[in-house]
Amino acid sequence: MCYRLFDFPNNASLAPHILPEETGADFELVLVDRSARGQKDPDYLRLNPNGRIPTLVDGDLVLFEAAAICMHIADRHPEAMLIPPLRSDERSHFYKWLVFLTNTVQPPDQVPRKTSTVGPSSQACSPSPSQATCSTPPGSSTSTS
Ligand SMILES: N[C@@H](CCC(=O)N[C@@H](CS)C(=O)NCC(=O)O)C(=O)O
Repeated sequence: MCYRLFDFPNNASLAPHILPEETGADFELVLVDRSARGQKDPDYLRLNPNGRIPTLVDGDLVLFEAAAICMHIADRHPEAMLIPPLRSDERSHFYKWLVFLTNTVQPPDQVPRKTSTVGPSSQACSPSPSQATCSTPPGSSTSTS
């Protein structure tokens, strides 16, 4: 079984990117080139009508949303022990850190924000530092999400 993960470096696919290493499962990483607006390509939109990255294809199952992808893979690979037992406190911490990773953390050197005091001020895709941000691909002048 080989998963296909459609991603772009240092974006919302950050958390799913951890999964091949943590599970040892076979993943084919398919680059969706944001700088060429690959996420709006009709073939990609058939997988993810939102036109956003990442997307996972697992056989006939197509999943978008980074957290959902992580939970799906964690469920499918209990031997990797990524997801603690139901109703345990550890499970709740798992939810917390997964949401932190998929909604709050983005690689700092790739996260220029309008409100940042250290980064360039001309690129941003988050109105607030409290929200997850997406790095703007090189050569792209539009901010999204
Ligand atoms: N909540 C979604 C966010 C996905 C998302 O916004 N991805 C951005 C990259 S960080 C994207 O694809 N932006 C391209 C666009 O909006 O056109 C997830 O976690 O998967």
